[in-house]
Amino acid sequence: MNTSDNPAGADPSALIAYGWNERLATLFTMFPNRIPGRVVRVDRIRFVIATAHGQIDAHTGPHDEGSETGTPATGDWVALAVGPDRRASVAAILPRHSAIKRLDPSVAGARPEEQVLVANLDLVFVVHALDRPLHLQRLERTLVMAWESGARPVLILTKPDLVDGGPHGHAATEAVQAVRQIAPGVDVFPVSNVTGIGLDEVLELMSPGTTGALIGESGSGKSTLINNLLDEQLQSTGPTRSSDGKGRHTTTSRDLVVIPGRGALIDTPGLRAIGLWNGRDGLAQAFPDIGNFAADCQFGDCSHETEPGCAVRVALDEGDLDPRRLNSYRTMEREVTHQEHQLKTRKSRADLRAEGKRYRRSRKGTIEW
Ligand SMILES: Nc1nc2c(ncn2[C@@H]2O[C@H](COP(=O)(O)OP(=O)(O)OP(=O)(O)O)[C@@H](O)[C@H]2O)c(=O)[nH]1
Ligand SMILES: [Mg+2]
Ligand SMILES: [Zn+2]
Repeated sequence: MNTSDNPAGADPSALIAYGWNERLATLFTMFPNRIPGRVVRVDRIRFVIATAHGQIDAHTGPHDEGSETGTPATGDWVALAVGPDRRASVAAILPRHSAIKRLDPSVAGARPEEQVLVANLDLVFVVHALDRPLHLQRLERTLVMAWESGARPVLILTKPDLVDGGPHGHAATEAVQAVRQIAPGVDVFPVSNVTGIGLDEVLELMSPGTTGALIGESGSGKSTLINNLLDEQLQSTGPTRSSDGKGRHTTTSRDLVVIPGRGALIDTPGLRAIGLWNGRDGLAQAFPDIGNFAADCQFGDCSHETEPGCAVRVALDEGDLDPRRLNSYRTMEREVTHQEHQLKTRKSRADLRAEGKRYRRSRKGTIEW
């Protein structure tokens, strides 16, 4: 990296295409003498950072005070330090305004940890391909994670050209309607990477300075969509298996690309499973219909099982609420409650340990109470 004599001197406005703005400039004043940048790729432990000097590789180091904790994620704004060996390291992660998080699949359930998939988004494009069955529960779960991020979810149904009758046929229209039913408050529309239908709608949602992330199963066409919007084959794409139409996990890293004049998009590897991280707010936002019914239950803490005056069960009986959807909600609600409990007990154990330590140190006379 050519940082000349004054590493912090480059004009960060070169980062405007990546979303640099006044808010970030203000946040960045917490980290004087560092270099601002945005993480554009995370490939296991390798980080590629866009800076005013161009893209550079960095490793991560101890974080400055005021940093977010943990490892940087694609989309993070960071403060870089350059060592005497001229190697760059991430010295701080700027506070995130939104982030897609899930339960880290690499740790055991007894010790839940968060995994930040992507950070600082305005839009989450949930991508599902119509050449495979609609798995409504999975979509609902993905929407909970998307809402929980703090960004706005949008649902894109790709490959409408492959269903009977094509993008304007009966099957495609029915699929869009079925998905709209389970996604209150979310824009749902078909996008064909072959005919180009829907591409303009995606572009219209994006504006300079905004960031969107594409998430969804492998083979759903996330990378192809980015290439189409770029009009360039930047992201690798791969054929799906002919036997079941499933993808082959072509994308292996989370990559941020700038769509000229439209902001940035983050491509992600196909999602295999989602364990929710937190999710209480995301659940409420993804299931406003159930929340509305529940508001009319006689008891504020109604479990909608056997209590009298339960408006949710009335909605079920009258066919206003699909039992499948209530089930899906209940499963996730239990998961979120269980995790909240796990995190609370873990915290209190940690508190106890800290108290024990303080007590022992006080007996040795090293600390004052
Ligand atoms: N017919 C049709 N094929 C599509 C469409 N979108 C993508 N494809 C094809 O679907 C296959 C998978 O596309 P990718 O873009 O690699 O899918 P992905 O979601 O990035 O997959 P991963 O990187 O594995 O998560 C490729 O062969 C694409 O050409 C579409 O709208 N219509
Ligand atoms: Mg891909
Ligand atoms: Zn109830």
